[in-house]
Amino acid sequence: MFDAYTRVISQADARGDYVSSSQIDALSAMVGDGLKRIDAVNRMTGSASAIVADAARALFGEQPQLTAPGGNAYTSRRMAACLRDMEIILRYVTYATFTGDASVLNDRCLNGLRETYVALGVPGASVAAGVQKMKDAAIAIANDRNGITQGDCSALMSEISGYFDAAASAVA
Ligand code: PEB
Repeated sequence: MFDAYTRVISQADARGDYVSSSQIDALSAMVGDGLKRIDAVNRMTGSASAIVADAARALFGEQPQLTAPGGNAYTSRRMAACLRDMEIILRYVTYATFTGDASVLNDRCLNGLRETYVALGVPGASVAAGVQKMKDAAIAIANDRNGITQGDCSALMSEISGYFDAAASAVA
């Protein structure tokens, strides 16, 4: 598992060289914008249940076969498993956002997840649709301009979107 710093160290060590000045510049920019990152994580974390619940409600509205008898979210046990899965994926996206690196998301959540869903008979495309809905909700909350110092958060928002997109395409 890497963060933005340990990834740079690992790359430098593989070259047997000092950390390059362009890598230092990139990390310096990340530190300079660090409060935006922390605020975004704090907002996504604080609204996690709402992000999951709203995305799930929208998913089941669009794909009613999931909650119909025989569906993959039919019975409280499967519904609970589904909501829990969405919450797990969101949690790993917040970790990746915090560390500025996708490795924790890839290694500990997405690796083998498609195969897990295939084995369980859970439709990966539906999970991916749920993840996309969480993305929209999470970005709206993280990028809300109200009650916060104004600044350019576009790079951070596209980074966060990329983590959700990676999760969706890992299972689709
Ligand atoms: C992944 N999900 C399920 C299981 C596992 C995961 C390992 C099997 C064990 C169990 O039931 O608990 N676990 C989960 C995850 C990590 C992990 C992401 C990462 C570290 O450790 N059903 C739907 C939707 C979708 C869904 C499309 C969006 O209709 C999910 C939610 N996941 C779902 C369901 C089950 C499941 C299990 C329904 C239960 C399947 C079953 O038992 O029939």
